[in-house]
Amino acid sequence: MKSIQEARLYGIVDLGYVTAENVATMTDQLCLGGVDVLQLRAKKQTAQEIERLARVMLPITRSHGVPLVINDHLQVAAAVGSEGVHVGQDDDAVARARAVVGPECFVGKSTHSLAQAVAAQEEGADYIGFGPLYATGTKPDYVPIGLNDITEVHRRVTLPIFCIGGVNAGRLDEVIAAGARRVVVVSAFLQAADVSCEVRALKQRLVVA
Ligand code: 3NM
Repeated sequence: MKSIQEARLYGIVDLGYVTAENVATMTDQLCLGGVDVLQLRAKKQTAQEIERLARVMLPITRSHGVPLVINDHLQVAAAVGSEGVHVGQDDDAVARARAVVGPECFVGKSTHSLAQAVAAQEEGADYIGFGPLYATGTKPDYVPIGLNDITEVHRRVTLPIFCIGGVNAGRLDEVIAAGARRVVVVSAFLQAADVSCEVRALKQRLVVA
């Protein structure tokens, strides 16, 4: 199983883009392409349905050695034994997550500013998301933070930092030039004509950078 520390490319199976019927195929394609970690994100589904989908994904992600992260649903993460869980910006979200999922499960937190990134590290997160870098339809209500703070966040935060929000093949070079070492890509992968091909091509550019 890959560790979150060595991960560079983070994919998300987002039910805003993928139908429940396509979750298994999409999971396999993303893993085949080379994502290092994969999240299940389902904003509209019930906990019961998310647990069902997590159980569809887990044998696939595990066969590829890719950790599965459950977004928001701590009880689902605990029930299925996912490798990770991801929480939003609530105070104490990391501590509350750890109390539910236990010590084996890593905990990531979304951050949208330098101050939030530093706070998440102090709170004991295992990794952070940092964004949205660009405006994105995947998280439409958030103001993009741009690229200017990427270098500084890497100076101040020693955790793995996954830059997120509007990242795609066309923007990868400028995101890396701005100091990013790890990225999350959602819609650009899920909407690609050939998903595993798109993942593989982007990963190659990321790992040599
Ligand atoms: N979280 P895409 S941005 C899920 O900034 C998510 O915390 C963000 O999707 C954050 O690659 C985002 O399609 C959406 O832009 C990322």
